[in-house]
Amino acid sequence: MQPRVFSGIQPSGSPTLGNYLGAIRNWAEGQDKFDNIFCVVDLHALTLPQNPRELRQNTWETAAMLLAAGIDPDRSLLFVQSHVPEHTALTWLLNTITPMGWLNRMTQFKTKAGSERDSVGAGLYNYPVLMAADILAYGANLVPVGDDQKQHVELTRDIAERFNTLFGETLTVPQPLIPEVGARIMALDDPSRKMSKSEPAGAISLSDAPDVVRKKIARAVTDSLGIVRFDPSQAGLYNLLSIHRILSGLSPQEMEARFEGQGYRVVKDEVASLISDALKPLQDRYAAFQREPEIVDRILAEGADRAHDLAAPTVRRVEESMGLRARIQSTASAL
Ligand code: ATP
Ligand code: LTN
Repeated sequence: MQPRVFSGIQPSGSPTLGNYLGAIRNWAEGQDKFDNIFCVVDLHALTLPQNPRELRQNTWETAAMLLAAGIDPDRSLLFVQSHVPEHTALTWLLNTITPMGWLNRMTQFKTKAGSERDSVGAGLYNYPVLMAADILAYGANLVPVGDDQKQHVELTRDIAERFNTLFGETLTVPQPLIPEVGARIMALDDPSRKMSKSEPAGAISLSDAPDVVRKKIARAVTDSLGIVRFDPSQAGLYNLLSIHRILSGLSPQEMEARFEGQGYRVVKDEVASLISDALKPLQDRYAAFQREPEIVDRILAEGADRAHDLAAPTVRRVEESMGLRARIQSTASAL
C-alpha cells in the first residue's frame, strides 16, 4: 500500500507563489507515489475574521486553483474541510488531551495574534488541534507542507502519541515532508517575513498577469551590494535566486556564473519571465474551470462523500477508545 499523504491550504486569500512552490507543486508531483488527500481548510481560515461572501468565493477559487495546478481528482481526493463534520468532532476529542503548554509554544499563534492576544478568537489558539484532527482522521503517514507548518506537524505527532499512550494504539503518527528548496519563499516587500496570501502586498498571486508579475518583481526589496551571489545574508536577492533555482533547475553555481558582472535588473527580468511562464498553463486551466464552475463543485461534492467514508471509522474508534460508545469489535483491548 502506498503511504497516505494529507495536506491542506486555507482559503484566506488568493493562493500565492509561496503556496505553489512550498506545497501545491510538490503535492501534484507526488500524486503517483502516494495515496493523496488534499483539503481546502475553510474552518482554519475562520480563525481570523473573514467576510462570508469572500470566504465562499476564496474557497471555490482555491479548490479550482489546486485542480488547475495539477491536482487530479482521479488520483487525489479533494474536498472542503467544513463539508466533513468528522474534522470538528475529532478536534473536540483531541482538545481534551492536548496540554495548554503545548499550544502556548506554537510560534504561528504568537505571530498571528501579535499584540491582540486577549482579543483574538479562541479558535486561533486551537488552530493546531484542528490541524491535528485533519491529519489524524485519515491516518495519514506524510504531511507535505512548507517550513512554517513543521511545528504544527510535530505537535500532531505528540498528540497522536499521547492519545495512543492514554487509550491504546489508535492513531497513526505522521511525519512532515518538507521540500529541500522552496519551503520558505519570502515576501517581496520584506524578505524577513514569509510570503503569505493574507498579506498580498509582498505576494505574487497565482492569477497575476505577466505585467503584474514583472512590476512586483521589479519592486522587490534587494540590497545595495550589487553582487549576484547565492548567499542568505543578501536576503532579498537570495529569495529571488531561490525562485529562479526552482523554476529554472539551475544550481547555485550555475546561477552565479550566469549572472556574473550583471546587475539585479537582469536577475529580476529573468525571474519574472520564469514565474509567468510557469503560471501560464495553470492560469489557462483555471480560466476553463471558471467557464464551467459546476465541474469543480461536483469534484468537491464527491470528495466530501469519500472523505467522510474514510474519516468516520477513525472518529468512531477514537470515541470508543475514550469511552463514549460501546465497542463494535470483539477484539477490543481491555481498556
Ligand atoms: P495565510 O496568509 O492565511 O497564513 P499562507 O499563505 O501562509 O496563508 P496556508 O494556507 O497557511 O498559506 O498554507 C498552505 C501551504 O503553503 C502550507 O503547506 C504552507 O506551509 C505553504 N506555504 C505558505 N506560505 C509559504 C511560503 N511563503 N513559502 C513556502 N511555503 C509556503
Ligand atoms: N495550517 C496549515 C493548513 C492546514 C494543513 C492541515 C496542512 C490545515 N490542516 C493539515 C497540512 C495538514 C497551513 O498551511 N497554514
